[in-house]
This record gives sequence, C-alpha cells and structure tokens, in this order.
Amino acid sequence: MKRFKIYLLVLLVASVNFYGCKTDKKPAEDKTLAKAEGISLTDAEMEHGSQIFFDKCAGCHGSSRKGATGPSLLPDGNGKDPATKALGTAGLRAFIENGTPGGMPEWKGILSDSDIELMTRFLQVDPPVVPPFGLKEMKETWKLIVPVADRPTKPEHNRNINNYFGVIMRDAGKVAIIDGDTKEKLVVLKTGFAVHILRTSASGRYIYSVGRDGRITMIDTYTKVPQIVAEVRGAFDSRSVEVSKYKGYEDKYLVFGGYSPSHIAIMDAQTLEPLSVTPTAGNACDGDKEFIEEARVASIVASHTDPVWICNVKERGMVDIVDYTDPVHPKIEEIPTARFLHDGGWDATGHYFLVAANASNKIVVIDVPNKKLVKIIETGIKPHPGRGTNIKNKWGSLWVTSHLGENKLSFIKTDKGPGQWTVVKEVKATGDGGGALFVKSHPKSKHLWVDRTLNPDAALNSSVDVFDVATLELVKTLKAPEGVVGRAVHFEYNQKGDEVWVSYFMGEKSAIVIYDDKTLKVKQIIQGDWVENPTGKFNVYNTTHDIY
Ligand code: DHE
Repeated sequence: MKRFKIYLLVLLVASVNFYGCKTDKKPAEDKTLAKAEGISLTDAEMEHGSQIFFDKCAGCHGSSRKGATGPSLLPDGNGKDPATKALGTAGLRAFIENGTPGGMPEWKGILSDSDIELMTRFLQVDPPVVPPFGLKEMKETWKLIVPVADRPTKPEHNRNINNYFGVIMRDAGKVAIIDGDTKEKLVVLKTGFAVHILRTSASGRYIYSVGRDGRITMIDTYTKVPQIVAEVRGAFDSRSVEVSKYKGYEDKYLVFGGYSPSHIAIMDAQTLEPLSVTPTAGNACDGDKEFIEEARVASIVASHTDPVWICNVKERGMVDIVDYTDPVHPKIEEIPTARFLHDGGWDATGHYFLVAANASNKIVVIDVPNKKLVKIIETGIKPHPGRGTNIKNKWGSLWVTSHLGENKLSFIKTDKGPGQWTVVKEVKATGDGGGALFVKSHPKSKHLWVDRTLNPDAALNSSVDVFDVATLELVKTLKAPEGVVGRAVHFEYNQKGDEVWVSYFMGEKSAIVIYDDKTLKVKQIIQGDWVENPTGKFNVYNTTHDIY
C-alpha cells in the first residue's frame, strides 16, 4: 500500500458557504439534515465535510465529485466507478485511511478520526451544488488598490527585476519576492488561500498569483518594495493564470482558468477588471457525446507567435485555443485530444505545446499556429511534467516529462527527422516508485533535474536527481542539506542559467536551497520564519520568456 503522508495540509477556513467561499454568516444551526439511506448529516457537518473535501479531495475527484484523476465519488455511482453507498461506511473508511496503490494518499494520521468518520457519511449523500459565480459576482470582488495613473512609470530602484524570484509559501497563503542577484527577501505579501502558481506579465513588470480560493493578486515590481496593486476573485477554486504575450498585446489581457465553476475568464492585465467569462462545460473529446458540466481549466500557456492562449479543459480532454483579440467575445476553437488534461509547456521552438493527459498516461502535442493536433503519445503511468523541459543532445531536441505513477523520465523528440514525436529514450531515477512532479533544465545548462516529491520513501522524496544532458546518465543524487528537513519540490533557474533553486516543504525545516548548477554544490540556503512550506518558484525572466 502506498504510504503518501501529507499531500495537502490542513488549512481550515473559519466559516464557509461553498468550498472555500468565506462568508460572515455564523455557522449554520444544526437542523436541516442531508440524508441518504441510513445516513444523515447536520448542516454544520455538511459544511465541515465540504471544506475538508475542497481542501483535500477536490483536486483529484472534482469539486462536484464526478471524478477526474481519481474516481467519481457519487452516492449512486456513475456507471463506471462504484456507488459510494455500495462501498458503505466501512469500505469508504478503508480507502480514506489507507489510500490506494493508484496514488491516493493515506489520510489516517492527517485527518482526525472524527473527520474520517464524517467523510464516510459526507461521501454517501449528494454533493452540495456550486452556486453561480459569473461576471457580476467577479466584479463585486474586484479591488483596484493602486490605479494605473498612481503607479510609477519606471522602476523606483536599481535592482534587476529580471532576476527577481516570486516564491510561493503555500500554506501561509503568501508570496515572497526575492532579489535573485543579492538573495535578499524584498517582501512577503499576503496573496490568498493556498497559492498555486505565479506568472509574469509580458514586460516582466507584474507578477500575478492564483490560488485555490480562485483569487488573483497582481504585484508591481517597479515600486521600491514590490506591492499588491489589484485583486479579483475569478472562481471558488482555480489553478491557472496567464497573460497576453503576443506582440502588440504585452501587459494587456490576463486569462484565468476556473476549476469551480469551470470557466475561462479574461481580465484587463493592468487593473484585473473582469471583461468576460466563458463556461467550459460541453461534450467530452472521445466522441461519446457525454456532456460534462464540471470541465475544469487546468494548465494555460500564452503563445508568442499568435494572439492566443492555450487552455486545457481537464475532464473533457479538450485543448481550447482562445483568441484574445476581442477579449469580451473571445473566439475559442476546440481540439479534441485525451482525458484528463493537466500540466504542460512549450517545445524549444515555441510552436508546439505538449500537455499531459495524466489519467490516460499520454502526452498530447498541439501545433499552435496551425491549431492542429499533431500526435498523442503514450509515455508512462500518470505523466506529470510541470511545464516539462527542453534539452538537446545526440537524440535530437527533446522535451522531457517525469511520471507520478512510475519511476520513468520520457524524452520526446520534437525536431524534424526520424523519430519526431516519439519517445526516443527512457531513463530511471534513483530507487523505486514514482512520485516525480517536476523536471527542469536550461538552454545553457549541462544538467537535468528531477524531484520525487510524492514518493513514499523519505530518502527519495527529500532528494533530487541530476542527470547529464548529453548522456542522460545520472550524475548525482543530492540529499537535503544539513538543517533542511522536508520534501524537495519544483526547480527554477536564475536568469543567467547557472543556479538552480529547489524548495523543501512538508517537513520540520522548510528551505529554499540554491545550488550552483555547474558544481552541484550548495550556494545558499534561505531559511527563516517567513519561509513556510515554499512550493513553486518563478524567475521573472524565465517565466516571461518561457525558458524551461
Ligand atoms: Fe499543482 C502547476 C493542478 C497539486 C504545485 N498544478 C499546476 C497546474 C495545474 C495544477 C492545473 C498547471 C498550471 C499552469 O501551468 O497553468 N496541482 C493541481 C491539482 O489539481 C493538484 C493535483 C491537487 C490540488 O488540489 O491542488 C495539484 N501542485 C499540487 C501540489 O500538491 C503541489 C506540489 C503543491 C501545492 O501547491 O499544493 C503543486 N502545481 C504546483 C506548482 C505548479 C503547479 C509549483 C507550477 C509548475 C510550473 O513550473 O509552472
């Protein structure tokens, strides 16, 4: 039995009406009962169960429990996955406590016994309904803190913004801005519940964060100390945000991907004023005409060659090419691919986009300028590339993915010639099992880095492997340095491409460890009260120019 420890930490929000949606209302009185055969929940229990589900389960099972990377969890089943009523209280408890070999974490010891008992009942009654959240609701949450006219027209400092790093402190709901040249922490800003990713504007001036509360926060780096200049909530739950990068549209528009409700929202990138919302519900990609209401928007990338974003609609397996020339009425072309789309990135030319259909064990390749599906490639169990990474060696130009479900790095040839769009090489990392989340290299580097964050073996999840780009042989396994205790996750290079920053989270001594990419020696360890479970790190230059 796989023994994943803490996957998503306990983050309780005092009072909620829907998953993570804060209200000022007092907790509901315990009178209305949600009922199924022999099962009942008070309103307060329903609310608490919803919050636990949102924090810990919705990412894989879907907010409306219809299933995604994990199976559906509906009282009467969905014709494919078993009915939760049939699994019953004892069956559900066994799954929740022990996890599954398919990758579900083991929640015993993380959730209290009474919360596990509550979840066995919560999962046997109908899921709560997602209330509407459209343009009107979005506009009500919009806060323009510093109007454009009141912002500086040039930097108020002599620092190199291009080498700033935005670092997510997930559990604290904060983003730290660090000067990558001096390694000084410039500021730690409160950005919302469980921030997930950061992206930068095409000019590099603004950093945008998005979190699991659907909140987008816009940070200006021109001020002496970076500051929040606007905020908006795009949905109840989300994971992705991106900006317009095509010539003539720099710093103009922002796109937001809603998990719940599932939609694509476009905002003004200078102010975050919401401009339009397009729901993503629709038929699935595989032609069976199954209509999918919860069609969450997973990764989004911005094209440098056309005025479009590529938005990946997870449950439907649709790649949506969103033309933002008219942001109020965006033209969206859908390309049917494979379920369930998750994370991905550009090939080295910026012409092709590769995305993991993780539950189908596939990587989908899209020719973006021609809006065409090129190929669907079988790679391994649950590919999880992050944005992937591009390297070049005797096998050609290769885009790399790691896997969550098995110990495998797959190298897909992206340049023309024999073997294009096939896996030309596979390599194993140290030890057994999967659990890898991210890979990273840099055009100037001779190294390829991979983590094993969700591997149950503490020795593996706290270390990273470094491979030689030319030979694809393992160069070294780097253990967590002394004084650092946690799981290693996610990599980012500095602007020059000679340092690698690694986060250590979910342990007693969080840190950001900076390695010299040439010597693989530790250059600096960033720790302190403010370094709380760091996750993603985003260098302004690399994020703006999609260097990975
Ligand atoms: Fe992520 C990227 C969704 C769990 C850290 N994560 C993404 C993206 C998606 C996603 C759709 C791509 C965004 C893009 O490119 O536009 N992640 C999800 C989930 O649904 C999931 C499985 C469960 C959940 O409830 O969130 C999940 N992710 C995690 C984690 O547990 C991680 C390790 C820590 C955390 O934040 O909870 C984590 N995800 C990240 C990071 C990225 C990311 C650091 C950005 C990678 C990059 O280099 O761009």
